[in-house]
Amino acid sequence: MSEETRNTLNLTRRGMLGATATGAVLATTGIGASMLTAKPAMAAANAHLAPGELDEYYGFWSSGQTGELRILGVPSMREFMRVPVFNRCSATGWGQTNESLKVLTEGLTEDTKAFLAANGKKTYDNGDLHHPHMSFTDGTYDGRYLFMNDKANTRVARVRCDVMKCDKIIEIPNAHDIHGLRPQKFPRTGYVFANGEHEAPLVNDGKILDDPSQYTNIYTAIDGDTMEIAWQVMVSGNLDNTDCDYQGKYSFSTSYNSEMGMNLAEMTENELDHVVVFNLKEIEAGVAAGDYQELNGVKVLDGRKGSNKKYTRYIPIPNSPHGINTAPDGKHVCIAGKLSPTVSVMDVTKLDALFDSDADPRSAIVAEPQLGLGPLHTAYDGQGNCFTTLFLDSQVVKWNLEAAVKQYAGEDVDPILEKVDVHYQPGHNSTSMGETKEADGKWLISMNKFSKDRFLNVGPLKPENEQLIDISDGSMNLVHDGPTFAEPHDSILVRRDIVNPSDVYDRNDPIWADTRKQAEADGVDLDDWQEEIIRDGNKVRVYMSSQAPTFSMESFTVKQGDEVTIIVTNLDDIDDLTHGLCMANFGVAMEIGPQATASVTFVAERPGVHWYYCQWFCHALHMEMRGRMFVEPRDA
Ligand code: K7E
Ligand code: CUA
Repeated sequence: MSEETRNTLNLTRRGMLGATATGAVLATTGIGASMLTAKPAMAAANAHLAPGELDEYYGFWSSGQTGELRILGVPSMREFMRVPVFNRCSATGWGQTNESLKVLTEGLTEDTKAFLAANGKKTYDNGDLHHPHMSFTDGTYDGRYLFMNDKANTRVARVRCDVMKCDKIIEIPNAHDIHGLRPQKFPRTGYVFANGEHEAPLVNDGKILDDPSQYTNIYTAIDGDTMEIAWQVMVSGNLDNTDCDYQGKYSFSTSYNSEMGMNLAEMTENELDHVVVFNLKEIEAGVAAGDYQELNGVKVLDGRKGSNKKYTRYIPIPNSPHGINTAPDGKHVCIAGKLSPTVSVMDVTKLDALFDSDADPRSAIVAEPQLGLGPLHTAYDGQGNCFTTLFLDSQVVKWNLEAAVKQYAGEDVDPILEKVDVHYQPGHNSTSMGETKEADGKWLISMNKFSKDRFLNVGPLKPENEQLIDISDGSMNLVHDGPTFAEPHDSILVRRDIVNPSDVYDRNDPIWADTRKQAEADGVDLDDWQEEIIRDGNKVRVYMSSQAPTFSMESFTVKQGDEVTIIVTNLDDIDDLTHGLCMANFGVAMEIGPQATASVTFVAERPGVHWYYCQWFCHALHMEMRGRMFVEPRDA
């Protein structure tokens, strides 16, 4: 093929060298460029996987107000799994099984439990999950956990990567509406940093109401291993997003509304807001020295502007900064200006001076390129280039970090390399391994808030649109539109060799440790075939096992008004052999994975014959996998 033809076809190197039989055939048969559509169609060959082919990357996605975690494959953009976290899930019984209710309730404060009880609830049913991030060891993902925030009800959750289930949820006391979240990169996670977005009185018991001068904001460090709160720091201004360095010395948060305004005009008055820098060693020393107040069981230090100045520094940044992303070079941090067309670049090696010699906070800023309108978040290719979303321009801009530093120092260089249109209004973006020191520069996802006309119309509520951009050949080629339901804010793309989930559960999994303890007390061996009914006053525990295509019990009998707990152990140990138990007309349903135990409790207030059935298609005789619960009337 001539150089000219190649250019016309705009074949990428990957397209030429990859398994693109079509491309090769077209090239050798001399079909003209006019017969091929434009560049996206050719580039799409890279992103398209044939049926049965596996993706290179796991994508872990938030779902915003849906409250769950999603797992996608990249580059195919196929959705593999939805992991319920802050939501209620009909398929898995999340929010209904005793095992999930334990996770959903044990980390709530007493105050919240009382509030929920007054509303007839055990836990919240909604959440607003913005930021899913994996645990790190030595600056890169380690495949242990995923951590995520709930802005709606001020919680932080952890998902175990070995089974892809949520195992811990904690409410963050003193803070309000957890937004930004990032795990410590070095030496390991370690801390999980979480931002309280909205300010309120520190003791929020109603004594102070409309007096914003007494409101404060809270930055929280959680121990990612124990999911206990290590410490909190009071700060000035609303906290938005957070990240940390690759040295284990500092973390930092963007903060809009440094004015502490209560309405839009007040909140956007200043030209400069700030980034708060947290000195981790000083904070730890402060905790050790007892320089804190204890509030709701948490050690709270004072890092507000004008406080003792050991713990924090405030770096002025134009204007209402939003995203903050540390570059894989371990040195630079990009802070997106949102209302300013600039991204401010902070150099972490200059942070020591802010604390040691009280240097001008702005001395840590080493570049501030003008990139376009509405910069929100920045991702990296690991080769010195940055990709920043421009919300108002509906574009992603690629720019060179070193060039931006030179320009700031007065050299006549333009850091901007390329802009690509995205559809429409991007928020976060993410690159393959881009928030680790192993950023590999292959793929970029742009998470766009609007899809408008890109898909068939489904009514007034439209999907969002996530676009896949091939960045592997040095340019940006848009290759795929991915419609998605409300509302992924953020995602991470993790190399597949890092994530190794199990196919079946370990029989000793801690998920059902409480149930196992109860079974032992009842003299029931959970690991063996079970057909046991234990009556304990009006509490009845029904132990049954499942093995395709039967439940161990064809029927069992209880009395109207009994509190019935059904405990099902799936003795099948073959991969992909999940059973379910649905008690029809009782609003009861759950998933039981291979080798798992799950349990659900309800009051049998309906006399009569009630069928339970397996609700997970498991066998040719799946429809036959059922049984009857007889409920004797109370006065019989
Ligand atoms: Cu949507 Cu990360 Cu909550 Cu920006 S945040 S867009
Ligand atoms: Cu078991 Cu369907």
